[in-house]
Amino acid sequence: MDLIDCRMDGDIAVLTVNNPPVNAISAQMRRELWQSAEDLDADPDVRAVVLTCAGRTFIAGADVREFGQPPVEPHLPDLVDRIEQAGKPWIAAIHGTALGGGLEIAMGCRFRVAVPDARMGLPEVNLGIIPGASGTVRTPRLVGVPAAVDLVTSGKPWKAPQALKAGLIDEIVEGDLTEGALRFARAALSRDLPQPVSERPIEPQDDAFWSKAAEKVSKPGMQAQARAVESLRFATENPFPAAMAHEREIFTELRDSDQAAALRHVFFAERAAPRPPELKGIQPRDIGRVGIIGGGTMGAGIAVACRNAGLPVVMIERDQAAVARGLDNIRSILDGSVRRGKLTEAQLDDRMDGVEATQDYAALSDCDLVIEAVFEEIGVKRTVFDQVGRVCRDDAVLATNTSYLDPRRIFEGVAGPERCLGLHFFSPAHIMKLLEIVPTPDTAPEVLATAFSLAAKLGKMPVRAGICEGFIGNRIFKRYRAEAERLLVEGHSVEEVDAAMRDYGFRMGPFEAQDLSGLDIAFLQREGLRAEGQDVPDTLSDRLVRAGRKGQKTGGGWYDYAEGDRKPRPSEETRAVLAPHVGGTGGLSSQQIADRLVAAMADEGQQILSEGIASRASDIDLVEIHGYGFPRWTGGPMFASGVR
Ligand code: 3H9
Repeated sequence: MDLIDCRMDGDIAVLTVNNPPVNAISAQMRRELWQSAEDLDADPDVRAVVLTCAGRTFIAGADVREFGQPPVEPHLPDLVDRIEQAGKPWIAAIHGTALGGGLEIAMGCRFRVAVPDARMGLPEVNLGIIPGASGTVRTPRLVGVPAAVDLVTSGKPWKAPQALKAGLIDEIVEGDLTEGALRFARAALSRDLPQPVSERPIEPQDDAFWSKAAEKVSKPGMQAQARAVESLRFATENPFPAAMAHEREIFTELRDSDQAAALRHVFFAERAAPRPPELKGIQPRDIGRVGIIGGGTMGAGIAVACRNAGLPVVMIERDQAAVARGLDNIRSILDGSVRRGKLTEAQLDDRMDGVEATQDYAALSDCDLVIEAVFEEIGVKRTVFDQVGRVCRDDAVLATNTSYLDPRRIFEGVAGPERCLGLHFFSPAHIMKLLEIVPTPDTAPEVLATAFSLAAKLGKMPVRAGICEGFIGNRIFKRYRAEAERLLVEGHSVEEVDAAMRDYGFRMGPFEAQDLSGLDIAFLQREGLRAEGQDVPDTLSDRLVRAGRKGQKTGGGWYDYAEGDRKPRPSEETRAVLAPHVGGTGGLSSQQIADRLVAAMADEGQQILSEGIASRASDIDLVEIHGYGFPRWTGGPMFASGVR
């Protein structure tokens, strides 16, 4: 056998699966496991079987790459049944993660033991499917219905202690896992075996329970969660074989659905983006201490992101008052985390202890990385790097957090251009996952690799972007805004356009989103270009800003806002400001409006691709999903528009 090794330890067989990187279940693995069950059943010297895995994890699920291909026997549900019906008890010995089909195989075993930091879950809904090898049928029999509903519909894995408490595993093994599993097996053989999971009784739930469970997942993009609830309910109210057939039917239907295809696309996109092939084998530099210039919203957010990742931070501001404000900004973000129960007071103190705040640039002398996050104005940024360049070590990486300026111009005159690059964080920087990494033609590969390794440390989704105004994200956003304004000119209302994008799956429409972030930022950028003599025609939003409507912060932008209330209300004043400039008859349906806007984004994405600003269409999808709220289950604008 190629993927499975079998050795004997006395009268117990130890099967070790070895299918790197994550022991995903391929057709070959199913065949080999089936054959192992046959062989071990036939061997009179074997009394029990320990199933363990080589490498970093237990079986992490079915091989997602095989989902597009015709299914091959033995099917996974049959394999799980085969293991459960084996003449000798199987004991799953879990380390790393037992996920999806991996956990389903473990539930087919008579026992499950795990190391203390193992995690187990059924993440299928994240791929737009439901578990397809008894996850919705065996789980409620093992841990009870409410816990099963949680495990299946959340897609979030449980840690070993929670799994033990719920009955998903039988024991936590300290020390060597295989030794512990063998000990467990020997002890188990001296007692009566428990019933196989498929034969255990199930405690039914009433209609109210199921209505609540269904209601919780009746949201756009939660097709799989909704079907999972349906499958779980059927499984609790019907005999095991009927429940298995029903689960399989839903699994197969969903596997071939658009949402599942889109979510698979995002799954692989998220694994490709952090590892650009050109950086293969290039060693990143170590990042110990991070300097951050600027303690405003962005700088403070970046500081918190670094502190949450355990990196000590030096924050530079221009005078003592600004230093104090910067520290307050950091503390207030952390206070928010404490209020939401994400951080303890002790952790907050620890985070603050790791922040040095000063106006003295000399404090940057021992930083490995300096991130500038000051006002988006080229002169200001250049002055900062002039000072940074004088005090930093020659090998320190220098990064500018700019959202649309050309990093080459920002770094002009800085000694060592090979250590410089752009890092575009998204606000709030401690929460938003996207990080656009913008190398200049001078950036050294190891500096670029360092930026990717920083992203991994901070838990960010890095996407490499080339240099153009707005890079990938803001360039597409600009086009999106322009197309949304065109729809207004054609006679659609602000509310209609926003509602169409909410229906499509955005949390907010383009106009609500602008009101939240402020209309003046893009306005000032355009004013800057006009001041340089460029011919930049007025947008509708420019007209609103000129009328004093900058968004929520001024009580009105595209919408009106009551004092202390973020609820957008249709605005007569906006209508009056726009009236001379709009005039069409509208008439597009909500779907047609959304299609127009998504097509505009994809078209801009095509241009970005053809100019080499993005390396792959899937990177553009990630930028939109992680930076701009594009609904994940559509796969992003490029995927949704058929651009691969
Ligand atoms: C399922 O099981 C359905 C069943 O209910 C029923 C079937 C009938 N398949 O994430 P990483 C690759 S659905 C294929 O960077 P980490 C991944 O692409 C499945 N490949 O590592 C990458 O490849 P490359 C339910 C997979 O240590 C490499 O492994 N299971 C799969 O940060 C490393 O991945 C899941 O949804 C897969 N299932 O995290 C689990 N999984 O190196 C999904 C990973 O070429 N996986 N790869 O780019 C995960 O959550 C994480 O990968 C895991 C490791 C936590 C396991």
